[in-house]
Amino acid sequence: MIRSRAAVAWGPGQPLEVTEVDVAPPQAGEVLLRVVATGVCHTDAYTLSGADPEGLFPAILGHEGGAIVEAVGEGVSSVAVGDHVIPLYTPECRRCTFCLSGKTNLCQAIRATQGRGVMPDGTSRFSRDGRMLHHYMGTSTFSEYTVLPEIAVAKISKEAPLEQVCLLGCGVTTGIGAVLNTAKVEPGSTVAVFGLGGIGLAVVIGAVMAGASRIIGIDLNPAKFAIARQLGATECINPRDHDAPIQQVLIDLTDGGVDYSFECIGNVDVMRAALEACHKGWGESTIIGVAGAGQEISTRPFQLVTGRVWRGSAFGGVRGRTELPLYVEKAQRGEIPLETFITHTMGLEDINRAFELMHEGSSIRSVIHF
Ligand code: NAD
Ligand code: DAO
Ligand code: ZN
Repeated sequence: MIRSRAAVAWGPGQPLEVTEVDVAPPQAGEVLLRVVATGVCHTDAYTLSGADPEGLFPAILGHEGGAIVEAVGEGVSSVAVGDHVIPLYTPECRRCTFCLSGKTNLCQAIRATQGRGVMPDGTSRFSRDGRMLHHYMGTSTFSEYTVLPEIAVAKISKEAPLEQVCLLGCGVTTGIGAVLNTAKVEPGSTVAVFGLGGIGLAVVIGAVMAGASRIIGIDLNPAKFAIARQLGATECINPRDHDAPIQQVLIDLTDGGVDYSFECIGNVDVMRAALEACHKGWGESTIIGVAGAGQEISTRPFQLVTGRVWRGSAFGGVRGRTELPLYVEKAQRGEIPLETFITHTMGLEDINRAFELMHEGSSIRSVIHF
């Protein structure tokens, strides 16, 4: 057992408690990581709020980390002590039918146990005073030391700053990947981005990479517009400035609708608007936002009959062990301006402040340095 500083979520709606926990050694096929930095994502807040039907307590949240391998369990061959890695909430075993299909990044090798907040052998590596603490999304990066299966870490360059590339563990990769892998936006396309938080801003970057001709950012918070423009949005719209529904505003603005839209909020009404803002005959809308438990989407089926397409994207369709090292290289070449996303940095003791900043809408990403 080692002692680790960690932020523990004891129950829904409660602030995290920064404390010391016990971390058991990595078992066969597992690695012990020292987390150097972690981002705080909307999804952590969603689970902490209690709205996540899969949320388990007590737990150590966090899934956007940059880390160094501290120890390896028996049989681990793909990483070694000292390697720099990004934890993956979507692993890549390269053996399951999902991995072998070549059609999805949703590896299912450890899905069942990950969803139950435990390691593949059915037990947790975390405890405090003998009480078991759940893992979260298979990553639990709000702990200085965490344990993951080998198949759930992406080995990256040691030259990359972990305090920045941690953001590639979720938000930034999700947005860029949704554009390039899921929607496959073509050069010259028109793109609408609903929600300009960390995910939506990364979609803007992806749309620039794809060569989109117009990138229209939509947000209720106009404070997000300057950064969206800086990253490449050609126009920004606040739906509250218009009497007509936002889908009609976009249809009028683009002579019939956009080629591609992305929902980056988790609001089922906006998901509908994003679909209906797409061009008849070919427009495609990608849902990235995670809606509250039990919510449903709806539209008139004729929207699909007449050629619009609705799809969804998890972790940007990115196969983490294979593709994340390439995203890190892009960031190192300056093609992904990660520093623009990091509006706040703080120590673990101030992690609850990161949640407050997110709820106030005054941060894009807070990064916790251990
Ligand atoms: P965020 O809270 O930082 O950003 C959301 C933005 O949407 C904010 O700028 C907010 O002002 C804006 N907004 C809220 N309601 C709006 C409305 N009705 N119209 C227009 N704008 C509105 O969140 P984030 O970290 O960017 O995450 C966005 C969503 O993506 C969340 O639901 C998160 O859980 C989800 N997510 C999905 C994946 C995936 O793989 N699919 C990965 C990470 C996060
Ligand atoms: O394979 O069934 C499965 C689950 C895959 C999890 C993908 C999660 C993507 C959305 C959650 C937001 C992550 C921060
Ligand atoms: Zn797999």
